[in-house]
Order: sequence, then structure tokens, then C-alpha cells
Amino acid sequence: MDSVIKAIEDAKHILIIAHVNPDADSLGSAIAMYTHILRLHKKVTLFCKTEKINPALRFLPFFDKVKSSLPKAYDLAMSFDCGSYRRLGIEVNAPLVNIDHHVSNEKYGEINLIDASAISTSEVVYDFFKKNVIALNAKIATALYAGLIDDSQCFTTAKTDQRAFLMAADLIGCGADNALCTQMLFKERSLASVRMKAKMLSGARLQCSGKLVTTLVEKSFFEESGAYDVDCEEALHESLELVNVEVALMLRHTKDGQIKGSLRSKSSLDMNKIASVFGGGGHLHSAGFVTAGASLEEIEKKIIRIIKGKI
Ligand SMILES: [Mn+2]
Repeated sequence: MDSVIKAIEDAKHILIIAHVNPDADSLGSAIAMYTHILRLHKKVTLFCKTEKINPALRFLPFFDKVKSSLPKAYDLAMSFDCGSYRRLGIEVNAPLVNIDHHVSNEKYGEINLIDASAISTSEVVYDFFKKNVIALNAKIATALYAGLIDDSQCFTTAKTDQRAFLMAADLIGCGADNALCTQMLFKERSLASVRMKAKMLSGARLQCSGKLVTTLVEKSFFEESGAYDVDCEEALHESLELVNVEVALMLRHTKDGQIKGSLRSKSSLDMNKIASVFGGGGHLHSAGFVTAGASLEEIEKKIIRIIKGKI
């Protein structure tokens, strides 16, 4: 029997974990599994450490069931889209099933279901459901589809392949709501996020003969715009679309006084490798890290030094 199926079968109370500051892939994948476990009439808790989750994700089924406090007891935990143990935001006190697609995954689970070739964690969950002949209802399909279009940026990233489209077609057939997902993830934005984007893009700088674009997000940007952390993503993606740009770097302050770096590329330069210099990781074209003890400008300079001559 599949080891994950057996772990679920043996458990009495399962803790489903999305990573801190969840995106549609992490929360969508977690919700798909949560929905499946509900059907088994097992006790299950949907958990995310972040109290204020990006409201754009409120369309996901069971969004109102996400808890930011832990249950007293659980005997199995499952994490989704968490490349490192730190991303869970908690210490887990039970056997852990780690389901992910980051090439940098630290394999911190008792069971690790990791497919770095998958475009999204929701594809890993989808494959798991298919392999074990688990039926997809409309709620599961919508949650998985949200992860797929978010991580593939609506089928535009380099990793988008036949598998992605076949999965999409099947999910739509199972009742995934494409109009709702695309509306909420790509066509609806707050004024605060637009203001944040304006600040970020007006300060963007070209380096390395115009092949690297860097964006520094000052603390004041958040206070002045009222934007969420996740609202920085769009400007990062758009900066990568600039002509001749091959790598986009965004550096921003986190609430706990650290600096978060996000790297995106359309070249073959390995972003996961660069992020690992700062203790982070991710994928070939997309990676991130959290660091401390230096200014935004100092980290920017260090990355320029690493990248110079390579793109
Ligand atoms: Mn993902």
C-alpha cells in the first residue's frame, strides 16, 4: 500500500499545514487534501501560522476553516509546498508527511513526497490522488487548479508543459472553476497593491548591462500603501518582463526585522543556487531566502557580484 495512504488510514487526527504567508499553491494543495480527508470522516485541522492570510485567497473552498492556532493533539501532520521545515512556522509533534515540488526541499518529513519536476505542489497532490484512484470533486479540483495557475502564472512560466495542460483539462472536467480562479488570482487587486506596485517599479534599477533588475522595498512602502507582503509579487514578475532583463531581484524588509530576497529568471542561471548562498532555496527559475545583519543595498551589491559576468 502507498505509505501516505497508510499513514492517513492509521491516523486519528490529521493536521494539514500550509506555509507561512501562504500562496494559492500551498493553501490550495492543503485544502484539496483537507477536503479528501473530510470525506473519510476523520478528524482533520486545516492550519496556517499566518493570522492574516492574503484575502485574495478567500475564494478557496473551506477558506474560513483555516486555523492559526494548533489543536491540543494530533497524530499525523502533512505539509504542503514547504521547501524547508522553517516554512511550517511551528514545531510539529507528530510524524510528518512532506508534500512539495521545490528542488531545494530539505526532506524533513518521516515521509517525503517530492517531485521537483512538478510545476506546482498541487500537481504532486493531483498525481497522488490519480495514482491512488481518489475521486476529485469540484472543491478539490478548484483548489488544485488555483495552485496550478498561480505557480505557472496562468501557464506562462518556462516549466509549463503538456502535463500542466492535461491536468488543467482534467480538473476543469471535474468542476474546477477557471473563471473564479483567474478572476481572484489575476484580475482583481486592491488599490493598496497598485500603490505598492507603483512605488516598487518607479524605484527599480537595471544592473549588469540591463540584464538584472533590482527592486528594493523599503519599510515605508508598506506603511504608505497599506499593502500586504504578497502584493510585492506582481511588480517582481513585471520587472522580469522588461526587455533584455534575464534576472529580477526583489529585496524587502520582513515584519520581524529580517530581509527577504526573491529571485526570478528567464535564463538558465540557477536561482536556487544563488538563494542557497543566503540559506534559502527554491527552483531553477524562482527562489528566495531570508537573511539578517545587512542592509538592502549590501545584499543587492553581493548578489550583483555573484551574477556579474554570468548573464
Ligand atoms: Mn509551489
